[in-house]
Amino acid sequence: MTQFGFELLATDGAARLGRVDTAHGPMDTPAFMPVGTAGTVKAMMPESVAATGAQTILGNTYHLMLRPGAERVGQLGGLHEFMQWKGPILTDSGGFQVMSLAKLRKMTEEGVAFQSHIDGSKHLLTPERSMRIQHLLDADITMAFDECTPFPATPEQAAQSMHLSMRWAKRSKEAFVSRPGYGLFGIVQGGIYHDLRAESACALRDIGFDGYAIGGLAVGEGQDLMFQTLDFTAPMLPAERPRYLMGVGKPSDIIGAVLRGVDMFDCVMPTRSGRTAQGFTRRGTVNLRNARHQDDARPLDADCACPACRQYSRAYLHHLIRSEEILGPMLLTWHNIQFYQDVMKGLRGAIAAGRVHDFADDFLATQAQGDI
Ligand code: PRF
Ligand code: ZN
Repeated sequence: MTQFGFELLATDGAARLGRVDTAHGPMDTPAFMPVGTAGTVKAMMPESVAATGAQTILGNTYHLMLRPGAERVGQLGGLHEFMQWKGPILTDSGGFQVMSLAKLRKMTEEGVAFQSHIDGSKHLLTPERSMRIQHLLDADITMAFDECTPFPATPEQAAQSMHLSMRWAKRSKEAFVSRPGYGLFGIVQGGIYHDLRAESACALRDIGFDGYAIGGLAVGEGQDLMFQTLDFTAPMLPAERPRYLMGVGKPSDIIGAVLRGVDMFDCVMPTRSGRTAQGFTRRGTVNLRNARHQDDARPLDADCACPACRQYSRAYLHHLIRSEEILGPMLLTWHNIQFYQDVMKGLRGAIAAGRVHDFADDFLATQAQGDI
């Protein structure tokens, strides 16, 4: 039986090439995990997601506990079987989504009581309940239950919030049912404060996790402050465990974080922007709703091997968007996920070749070309 584990294969400065092994297969890192919030990567068939090179997808405790219900998914054989995703699944623990989506939230030491954004029904999410739900979903990677400290926060607010997350991390570890091939990640909090991040990293190391996430970033602090925080936080984490920056980000955010030693990422950006007509390309982002594409016979990105680029023109994609045809979001989502996977593959190749800084410089230089 596969043991859950992380192998560090090469480094280039702080950047790392590695592989995570899970019960449902490997994940090469640096990795981008497409978001499949409600048991689907929106507008994509699972086999299409896999065809882009994505190995792991993300699922959400919050959404799935409300609909269709974690016990139901468990009865039906778990989330892999339910949605027909064969690879690893990482599930977020729910607290972050409760705070951004639920109504009438009340946080206590025990957990967070809230009302569903779907039907107003009342629920209580605790570290123990979150671990149980992620177990029922059969997540390969379970996330500890935490509070994402908002930005800005005073040092006192950030400390109080981080301490609560550390007490919840301990309860998460105690409630997690360990099985071969399945891992539990702790989440470092502490806002933008060096001493709080250090205390949080230390507390999590003492509890002991299979991987370490950096939470509480990309919440409005901006790229400079995020990179500064990563500069001191990433080295506080054990080198022999995977590191995951939650909810990040734009391609330039991901590249900057990889240069600072982060291994895993997730973000709604490629999927969400695919549904709002924005396409990522090697030369910058393109809004396909714009009328300047209506007679453009070129592909969205000539260097991309996805179906949207191999078979269709910008003019056709523009037409689909303007006509509100479902195929428009489908093709753009496919392309954007392919683009993100190509960036990750490029990063992995560059780290292996010891030229990740050149890769980053080249990528950012061509992105800066502007209107394309
Ligand atoms: N905690 C959890 N999920 C998250 C975050 C966090 O801090 C973030 C912050 N960017 C995104 N998703 N559990
Ligand atoms: Zn493409």
